[in-house]
Amino acid sequence: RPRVLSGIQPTAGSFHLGNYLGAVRQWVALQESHDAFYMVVDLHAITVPQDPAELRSNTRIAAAQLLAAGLDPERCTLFVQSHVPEHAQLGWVMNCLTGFGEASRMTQFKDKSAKQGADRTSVGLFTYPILQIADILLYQAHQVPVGEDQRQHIELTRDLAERFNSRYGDTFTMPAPYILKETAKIYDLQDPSAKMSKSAASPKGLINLLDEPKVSAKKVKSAVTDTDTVIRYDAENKPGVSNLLTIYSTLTGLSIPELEQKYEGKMYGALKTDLAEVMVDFVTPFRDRTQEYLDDPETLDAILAKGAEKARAVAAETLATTYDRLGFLPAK
Ligand code: AQP
Repeated sequence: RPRVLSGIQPTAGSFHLGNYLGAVRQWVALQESHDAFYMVVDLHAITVPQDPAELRSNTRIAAAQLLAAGLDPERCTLFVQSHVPEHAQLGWVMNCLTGFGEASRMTQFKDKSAKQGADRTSVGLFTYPILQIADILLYQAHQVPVGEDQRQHIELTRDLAERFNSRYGDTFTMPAPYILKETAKIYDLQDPSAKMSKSAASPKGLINLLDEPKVSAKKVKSAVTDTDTVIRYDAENKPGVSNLLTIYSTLTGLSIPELEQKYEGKMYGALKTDLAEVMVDFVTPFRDRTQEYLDDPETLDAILAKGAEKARAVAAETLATTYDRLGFLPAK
Protein backbone atom coordinates (compact mmCIF):
# COMPACT_ATOMS: atom_id res chain seq x y z
CA ARG A 1 0.00 0.00 0.00
CA PRO A 2 1.35 3.45 -0.84
CA ARG A 3 2.14 5.57 2.16
CA VAL A 4 0.66 8.98 3.02
CA LEU A 5 1.76 11.46 5.65
CA SER A 6 0.11 14.67 6.75
CA GLY A 7 -0.13 16.94 9.77
CA ILE A 8 -2.30 19.60 11.29
CA GLN A 9 -1.51 22.32 13.80
CA PRO A 10 -3.10 22.30 17.24
CA THR A 11 -2.95 26.06 17.58
CA ALA A 12 -6.48 27.34 17.21
CA GLY A 13 -8.33 24.78 19.36
CA SER A 14 -11.04 24.21 16.81
CA PHE A 15 -10.32 23.16 13.24
CA HIS A 16 -11.90 25.43 10.67
CA LEU A 17 -13.94 24.32 7.71
CA GLY A 18 -10.98 24.86 5.34
CA ASN A 19 -8.80 22.48 7.38
CA TYR A 20 -11.58 19.91 7.36
CA LEU A 21 -12.62 20.07 3.70
CA GLY A 22 -9.12 20.73 2.35
CA ALA A 23 -7.27 18.15 4.41
CA VAL A 24 -8.86 16.08 7.18
CA ARG A 25 -11.70 14.75 5.05
CA GLN A 26 -9.16 13.32 2.60
CA TRP A 27 -7.19 11.82 5.46
CA VAL A 28 -10.22 9.80 6.51
CA ALA A 29 -10.76 8.48 2.98
CA LEU A 30 -7.08 7.65 2.46
CA GLN A 31 -6.78 5.45 5.55
CA GLU A 32 -8.80 2.85 3.60
CA SER A 33 -6.45 2.65 0.63
CA HIS A 34 -3.09 3.79 2.03
CA ASP A 35 -0.64 3.15 4.83
CA ALA A 36 -1.49 6.42 6.53
CA PHE A 37 0.50 8.45 9.07
CA TYR A 38 -1.21 11.51 10.53
CA MET A 39 0.08 13.80 13.22
CA VAL A 40 -0.71 16.80 15.35
CA VAL A 41 2.22 19.11 14.66
CA ASP A 42 3.02 20.75 17.97
CA LEU A 43 6.65 21.45 16.94
CA HIS A 44 5.26 23.58 14.12
CA ALA A 45 2.85 25.29 16.50
CA ILE A 46 5.65 26.89 18.54
CA THR A 47 6.94 28.81 15.52
CA VAL A 48 4.62 31.46 16.93
CA PRO A 49 4.28 32.05 20.71
CA GLN A 50 1.97 29.58 22.51
CA ASP A 51 0.62 29.52 26.03
CA PRO A 52 1.87 26.17 27.47
CA ALA A 53 -1.40 25.15 29.13
CA GLU A 54 -3.36 26.04 26.01
CA LEU A 55 -0.96 24.22 23.72
CA ARG A 56 -1.28 21.04 25.79
CA SER A 57 -5.05 21.27 25.84
CA ASN A 58 -5.27 22.18 22.13
CA THR A 59 -3.12 19.18 21.23
CA ARG A 60 -5.67 16.85 22.82
CA ILE A 61 -8.51 18.82 21.20
CA ALA A 62 -6.87 18.42 17.78
CA ALA A 63 -6.44 14.67 18.26
CA ALA A 64 -10.04 14.35 19.49
CA GLN A 65 -11.30 16.18 16.39
CA LEU A 66 -9.30 13.89 14.10
CA LEU A 67 -10.91 10.87 15.75
CA ALA A 68 -14.33 12.54 15.62
CA ALA A 69 -13.81 13.19 11.90
CA GLY A 70 -13.40 9.44 11.38
CA LEU A 71 -9.74 8.54 11.76
CA ASP A 72 -9.52 5.04 13.14
CA PRO A 73 -6.35 4.23 15.11
CA GLU A 74 -6.69 0.60 13.95
CA ARG A 75 -6.46 1.69 10.32
CA CYS A 76 -3.97 4.57 10.49
CA THR A 77 -1.10 5.78 12.65
CA LEU A 78 -2.16 8.86 14.63
CA PHE A 79 0.43 10.59 16.80
CA VAL A 80 1.82 13.84 18.18
CA GLN A 81 4.90 15.18 16.40
CA SER A 82 6.95 15.93 19.53
CA HIS A 83 6.51 12.31 20.69
CA VAL A 84 8.80 11.29 17.84
CA PRO A 85 12.13 13.07 18.37
CA GLU A 86 13.40 12.04 14.93
CA HIS A 87 11.42 14.94 13.40
CA ALA A 88 13.65 17.53 15.03
CA GLN A 89 16.74 15.42 14.34
CA LEU A 90 16.13 15.02 10.62
CA GLY A 91 14.92 18.64 10.57
CA TRP A 92 18.43 19.77 11.49
CA VAL A 93 19.95 17.71 8.69
CA MET A 94 17.51 19.23 6.19
CA ASN A 95 18.29 22.73 7.49
CA CYS A 96 21.90 22.14 6.56
CA LEU A 97 21.02 21.01 3.05
CA THR A 98 18.59 23.81 2.21
CA GLY A 99 19.86 27.01 0.63
CA PHE A 100 19.04 30.25 2.43
CA GLY A 101 17.86 31.67 -0.89
CA GLU A 102 15.49 28.83 -1.67
CA ALA A 103 14.00 28.93 1.84
CA SER A 104 13.54 32.70 1.42
CA ARG A 105 11.31 32.11 -1.59
CA MET A 106 8.54 30.42 0.43
CA THR A 107 5.50 32.64 -0.05
CA GLN A 108 3.71 31.50 3.11
CA PHE A 109 6.62 32.75 5.21
CA LYS A 110 6.78 35.99 3.30
CA ASP A 111 3.04 36.61 3.87
CA LYS A 112 3.08 35.66 7.55
CA SER A 113 6.26 37.52 8.44
CA ALA A 114 5.06 40.61 6.60
CA LYS A 115 1.89 40.53 8.71
CA GLN A 116 3.76 40.01 12.00
CA GLY A 117 6.75 42.27 11.38
CA ALA A 118 10.39 41.09 11.35
CA ASP A 119 11.00 41.63 15.07
CA ARG A 120 8.13 39.36 16.04
CA THR A 121 8.98 36.65 13.52
CA SER A 122 10.99 33.66 14.79
CA VAL A 123 13.71 31.84 12.88
CA GLY A 124 11.53 28.77 13.48
CA LEU A 125 8.79 30.24 11.31
CA PHE A 126 11.40 30.70 8.58
CA THR A 127 12.57 27.08 8.80
CA TYR A 128 9.04 25.68 9.25
CA PRO A 129 8.95 24.30 5.66
CA ILE A 130 12.27 22.56 6.33
CA LEU A 131 10.90 20.77 9.37
CA GLN A 132 7.99 19.83 7.15
CA ILE A 133 10.47 18.27 4.71
CA ALA A 134 11.78 16.10 7.54
CA ASP A 135 8.20 15.18 8.56
CA ILE A 136 7.49 13.82 5.11
CA LEU A 137 10.81 12.18 4.28
CA LEU A 138 11.09 10.37 7.64
CA TYR A 139 8.12 8.20 6.67
CA GLN A 140 9.13 7.68 3.05
CA ALA A 141 5.71 9.04 2.12
CA HIS A 142 4.55 8.65 -1.49
CA GLN A 143 1.76 11.21 -1.17
CA VAL A 144 1.00 14.18 1.04
CA PRO A 145 -2.68 15.16 1.27
CA VAL A 146 -2.83 18.94 1.75
CA GLY A 147 -4.62 22.08 0.60
CA GLU A 148 -3.33 24.20 -2.27
CA ASP A 149 -1.51 26.55 0.15
CA GLN A 150 1.02 23.78 0.86
CA ARG A 151 1.97 22.99 -2.75
CA GLN A 152 5.16 25.08 -2.70
CA HIS A 153 6.37 23.36 0.47
CA ILE A 154 5.90 19.93 -1.11
CA GLU A 155 7.87 21.11 -4.16
CA LEU A 156 10.73 22.08 -1.83
CA THR A 157 10.50 18.65 -0.18
CA ARG A 158 10.94 17.02 -3.58
CA ASP A 159 13.98 19.18 -4.33
CA LEU A 160 15.59 18.18 -1.05
CA ALA A 161 14.82 14.47 -1.47
CA GLU A 162 16.43 14.61 -4.89
CA ARG A 163 19.44 16.55 -3.57
CA PHE A 164 20.08 14.13 -0.70
CA ASN A 165 19.61 11.07 -2.89
CA SER A 166 22.00 12.29 -5.54
CA ARG A 167 24.65 13.39 -3.06
CA TYR A 168 24.53 10.50 -0.60
CA GLY A 169 22.80 7.66 -2.45
CA ASP A 170 19.16 6.65 -2.70
CA THR A 171 17.63 7.22 0.73
CA PHE A 172 14.29 9.01 0.45
CA THR A 173 11.09 8.25 -1.44
CA MET A 174 10.04 11.07 -3.75
CA PRO A 175 6.74 12.44 -2.37
CA ALA A 176 3.94 14.00 -4.42
CA PRO A 177 1.25 16.41 -3.25
CA TYR A 178 -2.25 14.93 -3.11
CA ILE A 179 -4.59 17.87 -3.67
CA LEU A 180 -8.26 17.41 -4.56
CA LYS A 181 -9.17 20.14 -6.99
CA GLU A 182 -12.69 20.76 -5.73
CA THR A 183 -11.74 21.47 -2.12
CA ALA A 184 -8.13 22.59 -2.56
CA LYS A 185 -9.05 26.02 -1.33
CA ILE A 186 -12.05 26.95 0.76
CA TYR A 187 -12.52 30.70 0.85
CA ASP A 188 -13.33 33.17 3.58
CA LEU A 189 -17.11 33.70 3.78
CA GLN A 190 -16.70 37.46 4.06
CA ASP A 191 -13.85 37.83 1.58
CA PRO A 192 -14.08 35.11 -1.09
CA SER A 193 -10.78 36.23 -2.61
CA ALA A 194 -8.89 35.07 0.54
CA LYS A 195 -8.49 31.49 1.79
CA MET A 196 -10.41 30.62 4.91
CA SER A 197 -7.78 30.92 7.61
CA LYS A 198 -7.53 31.08 11.37
CA SER A 199 -5.72 34.39 11.02
CA ALA A 200 -8.58 35.82 8.92
CA ALA A 201 -9.25 39.52 8.93
CA SER A 202 -12.77 39.01 10.25
CA PRO A 203 -13.94 36.08 12.41
CA LYS A 204 -17.26 36.26 10.54
CA GLY A 205 -15.64 34.69 7.49
CA LEU A 206 -14.29 31.69 9.41
CA ILE A 207 -16.33 28.60 10.35
CA ASN A 208 -14.87 26.94 13.44
CA LEU A 209 -16.16 23.40 13.71
CA LEU A 210 -16.36 23.50 17.50
CA ASP A 211 -18.33 26.74 17.72
CA GLU A 212 -21.97 26.66 18.75
CA PRO A 213 -23.79 25.36 15.64
CA LYS A 214 -26.05 28.39 15.57
CA VAL A 215 -23.00 30.68 15.36
CA SER A 216 -21.82 28.80 12.26
CA ALA A 217 -25.33 28.88 10.78
CA LYS A 218 -25.39 32.65 11.20
CA LYS A 219 -22.03 33.04 9.47
CA VAL A 220 -23.31 31.02 6.49
CA LYS A 221 -26.44 33.16 6.30
CA SER A 222 -24.41 36.37 6.24
CA ALA A 223 -21.84 35.14 3.69
CA VAL A 224 -20.85 37.65 1.03
CA THR A 225 -22.21 36.81 -2.45
CA ASP A 226 -22.63 39.26 -5.34
CA THR A 227 -25.18 41.61 -6.89
CA ASP A 228 -26.29 39.09 -9.50
CA THR A 229 -29.16 36.74 -8.57
CA VAL A 230 -28.34 33.51 -10.38
CA ILE A 231 -27.08 30.50 -8.39
CA ARG A 232 -24.37 29.17 -10.64
CA TYR A 233 -20.79 27.93 -10.17
CA ASP A 234 -18.36 30.46 -11.65
CA ALA A 235 -15.28 30.77 -9.46
CA GLU A 236 -13.93 33.76 -11.33
CA ASN A 237 -16.99 35.98 -11.54
CA LYS A 238 -19.04 34.61 -8.65
CA PRO A 239 -16.45 33.54 -6.03
CA GLY A 240 -18.77 33.87 -3.03
CA VAL A 241 -21.62 31.78 -4.47
CA SER A 242 -19.14 29.26 -5.91
CA ASN A 243 -17.51 28.81 -2.50
CA LEU A 244 -20.93 28.15 -0.93
CA LEU A 245 -21.71 25.60 -3.65
CA THR A 246 -18.38 23.83 -3.09
CA ILE A 247 -19.02 23.60 0.64
CA TYR A 248 -22.61 22.46 0.11
CA SER A 249 -21.60 19.87 -2.44
CA THR A 250 -18.81 18.40 -0.31
CA LEU A 251 -20.88 18.19 2.84
CA THR A 252 -23.90 16.56 1.16
CA GLY A 253 -22.42 14.57 -1.73
CA LEU A 254 -24.74 16.39 -4.19
CA SER A 255 -22.85 17.44 -7.31
CA ILE A 256 -22.54 21.11 -8.31
CA PRO A 257 -24.82 20.64 -11.39
CA GLU A 258 -27.41 18.98 -9.14
CA LEU A 259 -27.26 21.96 -6.81
CA GLU A 260 -27.51 24.44 -9.69
CA GLN A 261 -30.61 22.66 -10.83
CA LYS A 262 -32.09 22.49 -7.33
CA TYR A 263 -31.70 26.26 -6.94
CA GLU A 264 -32.70 27.31 -10.43
CA GLY A 265 -34.90 30.40 -10.20
CA LYS A 266 -34.35 30.64 -6.42
CA MET A 267 -32.80 33.47 -4.44
CA TYR A 268 -29.44 33.45 -2.66
CA GLY A 269 -31.35 33.48 0.65
CA ALA A 270 -32.77 30.01 -0.07
CA LEU A 271 -29.30 28.60 -0.76
CA LYS A 272 -27.87 30.12 2.40
CA THR A 273 -30.74 28.97 4.61
CA ASP A 274 -30.40 25.40 3.36
CA LEU A 275 -26.61 25.42 3.63
CA ALA A 276 -26.89 26.78 7.17
CA GLU A 277 -29.01 23.73 8.00
CA VAL A 278 -26.53 21.37 6.31
CA MET A 279 -23.78 23.00 8.38
CA VAL A 280 -25.67 22.53 11.64
CA ASP A 281 -26.33 18.88 10.76
CA PHE A 282 -22.62 18.40 10.15
CA VAL A 283 -21.10 20.25 13.10
CA THR A 284 -23.55 19.10 15.79
CA PRO A 285 -22.53 15.41 15.84
CA PHE A 286 -18.92 16.38 15.14
CA ARG A 287 -18.80 18.50 18.30
CA ASP A 288 -20.50 15.77 20.34
CA ARG A 289 -18.04 13.12 19.21
CA THR A 290 -15.08 15.41 19.89
CA GLN A 291 -16.38 16.03 23.40
CA GLU A 292 -16.74 12.30 24.05
CA TYR A 293 -13.03 11.80 23.30
CA LEU A 294 -12.09 14.79 25.45
CA ASP A 295 -14.12 13.43 28.35
CA ASP A 296 -11.84 10.39 28.42
CA PRO A 297 -8.28 11.79 28.21
CA GLU A 298 -6.70 8.51 29.36
CA THR A 299 -8.04 6.63 26.37
CA LEU A 300 -7.07 9.49 24.09
CA ASP A 301 -3.51 9.60 25.43
CA ALA A 302 -3.22 5.83 25.10
CA ILE A 303 -4.22 6.05 21.42
CA LEU A 304 -1.56 8.71 20.89
CA ALA A 305 1.10 6.71 22.75
CA LYS A 306 0.44 3.68 20.59
CA GLY A 307 0.55 5.84 17.46
CA ALA A 308 3.88 7.37 18.50
CA GLU A 309 5.35 3.92 19.03
CA LYS A 310 4.32 2.82 15.52
CA ALA A 311 5.60 6.08 14.02
CA ARG A 312 8.95 5.87 15.82
CA ALA A 313 9.65 2.44 14.46
CA VAL A 314 9.59 3.86 10.93
CA ALA A 315 11.19 7.22 11.74
CA ALA A 316 14.12 5.73 13.65
CA GLU A 317 15.02 3.46 10.76
CA THR A 318 15.05 6.35 8.26
CA LEU A 319 17.08 8.55 10.60
CA ALA A 320 19.65 5.79 11.21
CA THR A 321 20.14 5.32 7.46
CA THR A 322 20.42 9.09 6.97
CA TYR A 323 23.03 9.47 9.73
CA ASP A 324 25.00 6.60 8.29
CA ARG A 325 24.94 8.09 4.77
CA LEU A 326 26.06 11.45 6.16
CA GLY A 327 29.10 9.83 7.75
CA PHE A 328 28.16 10.24 11.41
CA LEU A 329 30.11 7.93 13.69
CA PRO A 330 27.67 5.41 15.17
CA ALA A 331 27.18 5.56 18.95
CA LYS A 332 28.41 2.32 20.52
N1 AQP B 1 -8.86 27.50 3.34
C1 AQP B 1 -8.37 26.28 3.17
N2 AQP B 1 -8.82 25.50 2.17
C2 AQP B 1 -8.33 24.25 1.98
N3 AQP B 1 -7.39 23.69 2.78
C3 AQP B 1 -6.91 24.42 3.80
N4 AQP B 1 -5.99 24.18 4.78
C4 AQP B 1 -5.88 25.27 5.58
N5 AQP B 1 -6.70 26.24 5.15
C5 AQP B 1 -7.36 25.76 4.06
C6 AQP B 1 -5.28 22.91 4.92
O1 AQP B 1 -5.42 22.46 6.26
C7 AQP B 1 -4.31 21.64 6.60
C8 AQP B 1 -3.82 21.97 7.98
O2 AQP B 1 -3.16 23.19 7.95
P1 AQP B 1 -2.38 23.80 9.15
O3 AQP B 1 -2.53 23.05 10.37
O4 AQP B 1 -1.02 24.15 8.68
O5 AQP B 1 -3.23 25.04 9.31
P2 AQP B 1 -2.93 26.36 8.63
O6 AQP B 1 -2.59 26.22 7.19
O7 AQP B 1 -1.95 27.02 9.52
O8 AQP B 1 -4.34 26.96 8.78
P3 AQP B 1 -4.62 28.39 8.47
O9 AQP B 1 -5.93 28.69 9.01
O10 AQP B 1 -4.38 28.58 7.02
O11 AQP B 1 -3.52 29.13 9.33
P4 AQP B 1 -2.83 30.48 9.05
O12 AQP B 1 -3.92 31.51 9.18
O13 AQP B 1 -1.82 30.55 10.16
O14 AQP B 1 -2.25 30.39 7.68
C9 AQP B 1 -3.26 21.86 5.52
O15 AQP B 1 -3.23 20.73 4.69
C10 AQP B 1 -3.78 23.04 4.74
O16 AQP B 1 -3.43 22.97 3.39
